Order: sequence, then C-alpha cells, then structure tokens
Amino acid sequence: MKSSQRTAKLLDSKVFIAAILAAIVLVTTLITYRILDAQQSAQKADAAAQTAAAKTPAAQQTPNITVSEIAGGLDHPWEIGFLPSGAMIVSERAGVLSKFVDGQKTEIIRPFDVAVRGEGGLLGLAIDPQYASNHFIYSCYNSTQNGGDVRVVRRQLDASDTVVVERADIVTGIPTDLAGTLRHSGCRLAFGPDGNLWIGTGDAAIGGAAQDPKSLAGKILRVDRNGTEVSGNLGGDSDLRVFSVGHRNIQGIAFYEREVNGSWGITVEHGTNRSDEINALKRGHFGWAPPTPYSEVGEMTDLTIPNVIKPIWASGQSDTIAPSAATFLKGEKWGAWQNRLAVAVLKGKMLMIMDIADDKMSGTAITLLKDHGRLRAAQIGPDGSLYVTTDNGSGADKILKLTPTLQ
Ligand SMILES: [Ca+2]
Repeated sequence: MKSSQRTAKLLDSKVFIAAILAAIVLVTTLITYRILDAQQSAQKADAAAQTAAAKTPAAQQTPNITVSEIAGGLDHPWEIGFLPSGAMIVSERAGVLSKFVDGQKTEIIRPFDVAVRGEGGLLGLAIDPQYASNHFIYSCYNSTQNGGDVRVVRRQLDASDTVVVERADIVTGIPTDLAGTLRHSGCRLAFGPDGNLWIGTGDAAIGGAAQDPKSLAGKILRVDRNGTEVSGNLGGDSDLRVFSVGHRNIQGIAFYEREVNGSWGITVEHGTNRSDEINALKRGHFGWAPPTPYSEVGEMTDLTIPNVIKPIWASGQSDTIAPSAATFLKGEKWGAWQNRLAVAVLKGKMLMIMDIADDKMSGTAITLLKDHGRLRAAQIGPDGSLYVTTDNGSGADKILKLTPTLQ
C-alpha cells in the first residue's frame, strides 16, 4: 500500500469517528430536550389541574348571557309557545296568531271576534302538552261576542301547524268592559304539571267581581282541555272552575316541578299605584276586594279578610314596575340561576331574576335587559334558552333569545 493510500484511509477513519461522535452528541441533546419537554408538560398539566380545582363548580357559576334578536317587526307580542317541532307560536295583541320557524313568520289566523283596544286584544296562548297527537292550541282574548267577554278558545291546527281546522270556545263569559277600554283583561294561560289548563283573569275594573266566588273575573281558573272543572279547585260556593279569588289583574303564571304543600308555583299580578305582587299559586283568597262602584283605594292584600294569603314579593307601598310573564329557568347551563324565576317587566323596563322556591324569596332580584324598553313575555324554550318579547308598540317589537354559557 502506498503512503498516500494509507493517509487517505486514516483520514476516512477520522471522518467516520467524528461523524459517530457528532451523532452521539445530537442524540444526547435530543434526549435531554425530550426530558425537559416532558418535565415542562407535566408542570403545565399540574398548573391546569390546580386551576381546574380552583374554578367555581358549574352549579355555582353566574352564567354569561348572550342576547340575540330572532324576530322583529311585531306589534305587542303577548305570549310565546313552542310546538314539539321547536317551531314557535306567537300571539300579537293586535289580533294575529303566527308561527315562526327560524325567524320566518307565517300567519295562522286573525280571529274575527277579537276586540283590540287599550289593554285588550289577542293575549294569552298555550300549547297542549299532547300537541303531537291532538294539534290543539289555546288563545285567551277579549271577544266581541256575547255582548263582550274574555274567552279561551281552543283551535286545532292541521299538519302544517298553520291552518285552523276546528274551533271550540271552551271558557266563555269572563267579564270585560267591551264599552270601555278593556281594562284588566288578565288572560295568562299555562298548562301545569298536573296536565290541566290554568287561566289567570283580571277584575275587568268591576267592583265586587274579584271577591265574588261566582264571577270568573279576578281569579285563577283551573280546567281540563275541554274547559271543564277538575277536582281540587277552591270549592265551597265558588264556580267549580275557580281555584283562587281576590286578584286584580293576573299577568304571569309559572309552575314548580310539582305541587308542594298545596302550592303549584307562582302568579304575577299588577298592583294599583302600589304593590305589584308575586303570589303563591294555591287555593284561597289573595285579598283584592274592590267595592261597588269600582274603586282602587283599597289594599292589594286586605289583611282584614280571614285567612287572606300574603304575597311572596311586593313592589312596595310607593312604587309599581308592572311585572308581566314569568318562567322558571330550567337546565344545568343556567348554573347558579337554574330554577330561578325570570320575570318580564313592563313599566320597569327590565328582566328580573329572582330566587323563589317553596313560596319564599331569597336575596334580592338581579336585573338585566335594561335597554330594550318594556318586556311582556318570558318563556323558557325546549332548547333551554329564555325567550322574551318587547312591548313598545309601533310595529317595532322583537323576540329576544337569551342563551346562557358557563366557563
Ligand atoms: Ca294580594
């Protein structure tokens, strides 16, 4: 072997060894980085676990609320109901009953006999809990028939949910002053967990009516889907459909999950120039007893009436806010607000969230939605969101959807 060849081979060996050494350094460095990286990941995981442990449990969190407008251009939308399909039925006081799907409105009917004036018009609305099989929806309104009354009308819709195929007037003769301004028309409808239809009425500004057990004015009525009385109502000498007496103008009804100690939930009532009330939904006398001729100087809850039932909440002796519809917030996504009562407020222009259970209120009301004017309807939807309507008139009213989210 020549000297030059040995030198070349020696050089090859050195290059080879250098390459091996370089590879070893590279692998060692990579392993070191991997170990450091793993340590950092473990530290991050520890920190995340500590943060999670420190985070408020979902059931105690105050939800963040997203407000979206899902329909506009309405005229005093008074109540919302949901069909099994998720479609929304809406009554407008101006006399229109409509179906909404994805914000698109289809008119169902403009009843020929609606009297629209002042506080009156097409008001309450309820969907039969067995709608899937019977297609019944219920309306409460001031009617021009029978010399003028407030009545509950059941309508059966066709498969498209937009055509009325049958009408049955299931409760008629609830007093109203057709010659006047249709004051105190009440008309809140709701099906309870007992499967019955509950009807909140107004005193029609008629002296003596709210406390008269035979009159349907100023009452809570409880009937079946045919308008027939059911067992468990007030009894005695009262009309068999009467559940409670002594109300001025019922505007909201909301139910607990079940009857507890004779109470099924709450009602919302407008006061005079004082004492709006939230009352227990139970049998008895709630203390409004205006004299004849009609005068509103008396107390909303006259304590001289034997066994009169005092309100759960009242707005006070110097103020009214005109609370309207109410609904309990359902579903875990409401966090700390789950099972609280949401109340739409007209004059006070806000939504109140109140902690009411077992006929008692805890703490003070939380207020929100203060920049949308008067609010009329409040209804929890099948998706767990809260639906609220505005009541500002001029054909510019909206349906708002409030969606809660937790951290
Ligand atoms: Ca009262």
